Amino acid sequence: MSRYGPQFGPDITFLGVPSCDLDDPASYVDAEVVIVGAPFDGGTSYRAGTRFGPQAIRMTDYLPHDGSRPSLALRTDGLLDLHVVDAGDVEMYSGDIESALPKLEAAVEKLTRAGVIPVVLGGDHSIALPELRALGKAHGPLAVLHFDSHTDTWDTYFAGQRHSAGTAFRRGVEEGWIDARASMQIGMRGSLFSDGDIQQSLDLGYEVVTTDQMLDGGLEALARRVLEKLRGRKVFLSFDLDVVDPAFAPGVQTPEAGGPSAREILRLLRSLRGLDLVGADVVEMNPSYDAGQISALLAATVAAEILALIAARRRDARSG
Ligand SMILES: [Mn+2]
Repeated sequence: MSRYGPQFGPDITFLGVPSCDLDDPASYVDAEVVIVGAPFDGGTSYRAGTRFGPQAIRMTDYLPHDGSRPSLALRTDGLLDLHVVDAGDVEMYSGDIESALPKLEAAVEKLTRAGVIPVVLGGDHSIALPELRALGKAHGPLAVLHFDSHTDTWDTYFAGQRHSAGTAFRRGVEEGWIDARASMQIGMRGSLFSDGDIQQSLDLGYEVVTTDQMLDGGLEALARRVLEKLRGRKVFLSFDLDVVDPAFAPGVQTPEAGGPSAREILRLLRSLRGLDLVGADVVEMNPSYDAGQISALLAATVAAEILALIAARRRDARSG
């Protein structure tokens, strides 16, 4: 039993939370959330480098590591009101997707068995499928809240490759882990791969909200819609950083021009108090294309806000 730690770089933890060891359940049995890194880019079709994503996200922090991280918007503290520990990374070989993804699945399964919520730092979006498998086994078909500029519901890539950053949200439906009728995909826009990008998601049963619909219809109305549809369900939140405009998140695999700003996406996220999150990830962080840590800062902020959302729901439940 020994902690693997981060795959690259020094052994630091997200926001300085205590570390734990995936092989030692006693080290996280009292936790409510466990941070896990998925340093993987073997499902990448375009700009490789998300294997360094977890490292970049953990490195982007300047506040004192004093176990407190208050959220102005949610009036809660993602570290004080919630017991969070960091398991380090899962060892994932980007040269072999078939062996790498099951390793993450096994890690997430350990955590769900211990009753904790995994928050995974990616890694390209192929890592969502092993998360869905582990969470689906524990909780049944999940309601998915998927932020992304792409639907990721393609069948195959590169002449028959079924596992990639662009196929997890089709595989998840096919394998029965996603209840698509209870799920939403938010932020889609061009460049489209083909005319059918949106339709293929609708055909699977997803509700799709394009970037234009999100911004033209208003963020408050969209937040209401998300809460109305997903409240009462076990929710997996998957946040692909490329949902945001490349001006605010250049460090991604596949940037798409013309997206919401960092402020707009954070405003939406912070409006989602009440969701029963059983798992979450922040994916597609690629520091090789970042500038001034813009993207890493946003990814770390999104992860911290996810902690604040979980803390807020638990606090609301405690106070009735
Ligand atoms: Mn994606």
